[in-house]
Amino acid sequence: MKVLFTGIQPTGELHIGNYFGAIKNWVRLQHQYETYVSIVDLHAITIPYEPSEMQNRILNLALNLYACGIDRENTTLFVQSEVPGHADLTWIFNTVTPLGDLERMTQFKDKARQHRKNVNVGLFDYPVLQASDILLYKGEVVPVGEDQVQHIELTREIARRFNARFGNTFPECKEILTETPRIMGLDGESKMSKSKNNHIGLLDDKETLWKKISVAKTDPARIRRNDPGNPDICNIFSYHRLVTPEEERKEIAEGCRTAGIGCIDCKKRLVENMHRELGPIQERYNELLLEKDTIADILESNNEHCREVAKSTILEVKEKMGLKPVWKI
Ligand code: AQP
Repeated sequence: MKVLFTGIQPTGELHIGNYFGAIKNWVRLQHQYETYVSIVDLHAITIPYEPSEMQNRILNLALNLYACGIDRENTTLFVQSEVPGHADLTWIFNTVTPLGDLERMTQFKDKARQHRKNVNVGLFDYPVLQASDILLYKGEVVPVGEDQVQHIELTREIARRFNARFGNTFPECKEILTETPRIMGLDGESKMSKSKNNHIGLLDDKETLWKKISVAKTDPARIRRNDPGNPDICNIFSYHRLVTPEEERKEIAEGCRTAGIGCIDCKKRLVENMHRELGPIQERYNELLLEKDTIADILESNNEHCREVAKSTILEVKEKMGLKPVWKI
């Protein structure tokens, strides 16, 4: 079976961007591949965070992912920092990655703007760590949101460079996107993000959904109730594409164009449909809260499995690079 690898940061509550942009694909594909999902805490520490909250965030993220449908039996969900090979391989890959490649990364530029007071080397090196995450397990398939595509391209490039210099070792992985690979935030201006306070949380109840959605921007040209709107440029309508059945969606789009339906009614129907989609996840999450100890044990056992896989890749890499002491061969 080919290896599927993907990761997610424990940087805050999950949102519908994570879910419809990436996690849905993880759930869909997890039985077709040998699947690894990493809680990437080493990535999360590249931006300011509260150390006393980190372990709760990690466990909570695991509960969320299981609630979304990640399969406990089949999928190896684990914690990145518990597997030393990720950092080891990053250092090695640093030595085959030109500085200019990292300077082109748009996510680095965005995050550096967002965290001006903490533009650390780890933030700059983030894509190399990501390449190491994937290639440590020889991942061939990487389901992600659109924002990560540039990093996957770099991962392929790093694999090529390593293979050319030291012999064929790593596969050239391929990204897999959902049908909605870039979900915009409630501000309608930037991608939905945990850290930008523009998100709809996966665990938002109906009341919270309404609070957020009722004040969100729609088509700016539709000022009065009787003005016709354009669903193609309306951010709210883009959320209907995630959760509203096709027939109803067509009816809403037509109603918007002819001013037959107002923005308030359109938003109310969105809340209903969003709640129908998220409700079952929230129910499963609440059940899983009673199983925290079991989940922690599963993570630890998965971490151990990953340490074994990682060790074997690192040994192979060291040998190819002349870093294995000859007196041990
Ligand atoms: N808005 C989005 N649309 C589509 N996909 C998205 N993803 C994130 N936001 C969107 C995808 O979710 C997976 C996990 O993301 P992550 O948490 O590891 O990293 P991120 O992209 O940095 O997510 P955030 O929410 O923007 O976090 P912060 O604010 O902490 O930086 C990835 O596959 C990602 O593409």
